[in-house]
Amino acid sequence: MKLPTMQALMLVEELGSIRAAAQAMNLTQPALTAAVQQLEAELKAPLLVRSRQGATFTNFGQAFLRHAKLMVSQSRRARDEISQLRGHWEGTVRMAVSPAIGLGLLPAAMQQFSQQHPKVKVHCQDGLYPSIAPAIRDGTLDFALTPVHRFDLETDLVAEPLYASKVVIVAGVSHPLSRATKLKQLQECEWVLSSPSRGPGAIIEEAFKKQGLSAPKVRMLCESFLALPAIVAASEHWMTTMPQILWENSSFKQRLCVVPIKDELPSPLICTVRRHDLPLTPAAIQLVAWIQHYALKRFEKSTTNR
Ligand code: TSU
Repeated sequence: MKLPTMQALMLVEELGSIRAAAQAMNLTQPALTAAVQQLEAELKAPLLVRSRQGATFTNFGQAFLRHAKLMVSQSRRARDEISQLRGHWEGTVRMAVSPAIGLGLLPAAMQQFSQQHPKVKVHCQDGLYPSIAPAIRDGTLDFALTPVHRFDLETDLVAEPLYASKVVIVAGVSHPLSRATKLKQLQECEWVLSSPSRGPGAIIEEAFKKQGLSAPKVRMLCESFLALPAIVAASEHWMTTMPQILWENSSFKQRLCVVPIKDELPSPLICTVRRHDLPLTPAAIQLVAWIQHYALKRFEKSTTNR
């Protein structure tokens, strides 16, 4: 079982064909086909179904791919960890962040981290739990900084709390209920959620439930935080929830308003989430430490301002 063949299979999944994967790896198509056939012979199972349209994975192939992703990411982490322990600060840290982290703590933490370790690459993508759980599980991500209900976390993941994010309800300026002060008044509203249930975008469901209201009417699930303010600004009927910092930085602010609800809204607890059995590399530990440093500073500032 060879790592390059596993990497090639991951590329076949991403690009949809052996030809494209071979090209991306600077191999000839017959060479890659032979490597896959050798692996299939070793496993005594077909992994791919080839057709004119490309290649798809058999059930065996899909099961193998999960292991392949983990082995490839484990080998990257092992290489990075040993070189970092030897004092060569190189390699890559891969993470997903929620919008509140991306706009809030990450910029300052990144400045510090990149000055300290200029040769370590950081790969950052948008992402919220539970959608990013599979990428943490298969090792593609080292960790994620995202809200989690700690009692709702799968057992193979661990979460360490950072801080509670502040959420606001946002509507277009011409929404008839834009001045509402009670959740009860919003019962008939139509909602755009920014994450499926269990994610922070579904917080309005939790808020309604706590008030004994029937479930909110969900019209759209919009997991793009770039599109979310634009979509709500364009509508006279839709409302959404978003982290306060996203509202403050929105370029649609003139066409949106915060609905001044006095009832308490749940505050999502932003945590560092990782696989419980995969230790972070030294570089990932340092980046998390910078985030924790700025989370603490933010907490101290908010308590002295009270
Ligand atoms: S955040 O995780 O604090 O960025 C967040 C995302 C989405 C919603 C609230 C909070 C609705």
